[in-house]
Amino acid sequence: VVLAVLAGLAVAPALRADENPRPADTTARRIAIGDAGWLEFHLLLQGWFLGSLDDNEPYAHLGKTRSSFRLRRTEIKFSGQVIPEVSFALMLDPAKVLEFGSRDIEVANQDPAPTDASRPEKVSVLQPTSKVSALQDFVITFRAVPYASLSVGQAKTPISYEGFGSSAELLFVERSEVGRIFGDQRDLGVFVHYRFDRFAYHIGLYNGAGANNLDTDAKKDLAIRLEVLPVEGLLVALSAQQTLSASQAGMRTIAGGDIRFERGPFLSQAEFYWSRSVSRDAPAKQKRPMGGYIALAYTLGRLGGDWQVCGRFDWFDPDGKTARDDFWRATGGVNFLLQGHRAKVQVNYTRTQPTVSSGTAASNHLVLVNTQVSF
Ligand SMILES: [Ca+2]
Ligand SMILES: [Ca+2]
Repeated sequence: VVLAVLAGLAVAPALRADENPRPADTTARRIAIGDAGWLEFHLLLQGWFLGSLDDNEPYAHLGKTRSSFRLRRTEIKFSGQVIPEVSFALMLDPAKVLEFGSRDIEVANQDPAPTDASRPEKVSVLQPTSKVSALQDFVITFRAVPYASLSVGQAKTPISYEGFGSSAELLFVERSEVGRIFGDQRDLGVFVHYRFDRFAYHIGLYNGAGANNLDTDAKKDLAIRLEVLPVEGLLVALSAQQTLSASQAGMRTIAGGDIRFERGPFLSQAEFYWSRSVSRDAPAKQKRPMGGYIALAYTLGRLGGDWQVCGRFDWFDPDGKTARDDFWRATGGVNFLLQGHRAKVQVNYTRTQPTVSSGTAASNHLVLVNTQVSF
């Protein structure tokens, strides 16, 4: 190990000599396809380490195991253009699919009946421990109409800056609660979108049943995101999602906004989102989660790469109708960006606590490390 480290140090100056490689020629990065098209290949690899000081680790639900290495993302993306008016993107993430695990399932309709009715017989069966489809994005885009690109397929809904934004460019190892619970959700549908210099819009109609699912009802969800960039470095956005339905049953609403300001070494961003979902079977049963965060980051300088320090304060209430279940989460981090988000190491410490000392939320202390390559 020592020899390997020494060898690494010896090679490091040689690597640094190539700190600012000339930007690759776009055409060289593209492969010709079809008669007039091109294809690009992209990759995002994120290797994590989670180390919790208690049994309440919130992201991988490690419980008593407390620590684990984890392949968080292995996003393999093919994107390109078949003809100038029609482009496409396909993204797969095999790391989303984990091996099946053994689970004890209670036996129904046991014959003869169990001697103790409160303790039915159980069988051990293999069950999925994660999502079972690796398919993430499937997008076909038509650019026949100026300023209105039309896409169909499966992609992220346009909710939350962090959620809708690239997983490769996150300031912290994991997204905020609103960013990962309301945002970073994929769905199937059709959407019209365009990005001007100082304005962007995204209007979509989705199944509302999540990724890799057929719709479970005839109702569709309308989702909208509007972004304005009034001055250099400032982004202000509103996003919302609403099930189009005359009846309350199964209806979901998400609404909120986000703001981001970046100038020189300084970056700040904040979001607040609220949601309401009504049970399909019992319309009186509703859940009203909401939350927000504020995050600050400062790039200290360059030493082998950019060194950035960042902090975030999160607040999340899983249900507005349930008292004392809300919590806050403070995260402090250091990012070592060897070359922006292409090669970076992020180290975070997060502390989660119930907002009130008698609250029901689980408290947690966690160390998270992300090692990333993306292009
Ligand atoms: Ca639906
Ligand atoms: Ca609450």
